[in-house]
Amino acid sequence: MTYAQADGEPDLRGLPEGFLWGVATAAFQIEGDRSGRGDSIWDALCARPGRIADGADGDVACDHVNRYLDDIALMRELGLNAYRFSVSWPRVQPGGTGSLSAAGVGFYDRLVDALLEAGIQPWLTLYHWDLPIELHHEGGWAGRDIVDRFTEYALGVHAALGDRVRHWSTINEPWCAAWLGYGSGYHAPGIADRAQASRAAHHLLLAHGRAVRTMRSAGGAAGHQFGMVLNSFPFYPARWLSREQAEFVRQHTSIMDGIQNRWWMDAMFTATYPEDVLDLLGPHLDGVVLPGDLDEIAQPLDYLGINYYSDQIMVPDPERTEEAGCYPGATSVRQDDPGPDVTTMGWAVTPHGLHDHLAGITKAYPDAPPFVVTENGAAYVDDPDDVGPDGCIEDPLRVAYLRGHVAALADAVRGGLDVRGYFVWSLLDNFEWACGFTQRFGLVRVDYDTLRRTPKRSFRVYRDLIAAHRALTTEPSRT
Ligand code: IFM
Repeated sequence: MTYAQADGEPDLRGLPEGFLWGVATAAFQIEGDRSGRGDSIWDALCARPGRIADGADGDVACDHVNRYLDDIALMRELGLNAYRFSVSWPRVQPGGTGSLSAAGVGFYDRLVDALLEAGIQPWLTLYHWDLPIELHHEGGWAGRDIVDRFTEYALGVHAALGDRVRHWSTINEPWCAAWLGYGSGYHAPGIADRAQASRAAHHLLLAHGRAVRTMRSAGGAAGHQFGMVLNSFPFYPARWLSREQAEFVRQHTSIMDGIQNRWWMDAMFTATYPEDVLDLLGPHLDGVVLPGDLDEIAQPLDYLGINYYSDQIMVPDPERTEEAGCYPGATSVRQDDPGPDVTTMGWAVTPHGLHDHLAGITKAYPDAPPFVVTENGAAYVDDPDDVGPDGCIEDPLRVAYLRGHVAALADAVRGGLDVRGYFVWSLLDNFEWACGFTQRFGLVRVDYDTLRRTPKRSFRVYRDLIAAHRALTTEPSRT
């Protein structure tokens, strides 16, 4: 399938006027400046030798707290109409309980005001993985108390910013928080224990549902919209497999799909958990999933955020008997070699999968709310010395990735799927969790010695694409 026009530009026809063009970031990955901020589980993981690829931490990161106005100027140059960011829980509520810190909230107050002044809608995420360390010591996401702690925090932020922020995402990628945080231990808090991961997977959903219910009933500015953000992708058998092999892969990856996708969507959209996952994890959930929980989880939502980077193309591997901590129950399969078209994260470039996946979700969950692609982007090695005549760093692979995915998205919309917006991950190169600063996802390069920001070619391409879409939707039709 080809999505691009003859000049390589994506065909943007069909994307409606007012479509959201944004970039996404997360607090721990860019903010830096720990003054007044409490510690989080990520500060603790960074302090453990050998846990972060380059030994980095989030103490300075991109120093966004002190440079947010420069960063908003970059967003303005892009012509964005939306910016997705997360609030640092330990910055606004150090320790994770009690009244909010005036200084912590003050930063987000200024950020939101400056965004609105620039004509950019703030899309706020309440939790992007930086749990206050004190709450971890009380059981973290594996304990039920976290549900009320999160709701209290959410309500506090909502009371402080809800007069100006209309878009509220509760949790970013709960699969990562549960299964990388407590299942494989690759992410903070660095625990490898299936029972705790299973409980965390339930409490993250319950916290989401309770926070949405409570914020919604608290009122605030009219037209508040609430959503959840999933990292969601399909598992496909490699195309070159025989029919039998493909069937084998389908059977053996079904539980991965259950843990990655169906667990969250079944709960939110049908108030049930998938039976195959319950069969596997049920023993860890006795006394954890209580009567009424699923109904509380299944709050009506205004949008579903999908963070899409790549499909998982799988092949049989009957020798593989060991289960990955983050995919219990899955054996005998492995990811196919992604081939040459791959990012430095090792993720295959599969733009058509974005369209197919959104279509699959729409079919499986007819009552799901409209989509927003809340993250999409690619890490590559950029050469800071390869600079074009206009001063941009050349990043042709990221340009191709961006064009391909926007084209797939526009095709999805033309095909009738309800997608309201698209956010590139990310505005800036930033702290990529366990990979530290070794992976660069930014449209803008950050020199970590000087903190200087330099736009890459993809920045200009995204800017031009947004402008082209505006021209298309605001110019009177000539036909
Ligand atoms: O950097 C992360 C982000 O925090 C969550 N989604 C995926 C991105 C790239 O790995």
